[in-house]
Amino acid sequence: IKRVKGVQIYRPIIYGNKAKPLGNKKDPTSDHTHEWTISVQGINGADISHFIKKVTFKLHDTYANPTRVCENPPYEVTETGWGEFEIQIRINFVSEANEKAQMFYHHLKIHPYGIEDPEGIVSSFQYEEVVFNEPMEAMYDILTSN
Ligand code: SLL
Repeated sequence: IKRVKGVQIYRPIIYGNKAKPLGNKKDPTSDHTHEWTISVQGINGADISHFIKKVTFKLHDTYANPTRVCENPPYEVTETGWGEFEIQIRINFVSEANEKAQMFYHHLKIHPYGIEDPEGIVSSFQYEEVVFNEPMEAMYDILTSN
């Protein structure tokens, strides 16, 4: 249970959403107009599961079971809906990290205003770097061998 002094390790992630209009897949009895996917990913498909234990997405309360937990990659939730709202993303790290969870907040974007796409496809992602400051020795080994 020792930390590696004077060392910081950064691991990039991206989080955000894609969305597209349901078009002729729209159910006329429902007010849902779009399908969207919120996700947390490594860069260009890089594995992030060696340092992530789980990702919890907290959706708007209009959704049934708004707390969605992903224990394995892909860390993503696909849903349909009609509106934009803020999604809370909680990342829990593997137990070796001995780190608190980190929270990120993403404004789900489904309307293409300001984005020129004739199909109405939206993509809204943020780049982040998770910082492990003076990581535990076991965590240092995990991070540097992956
Ligand atoms: C708004 N503040 O008023 C936002 C709330 C909620 C979005 C948007 C569907 C939920 C469901 C859905 O799109 N909720 O029918 O399951 O614009």
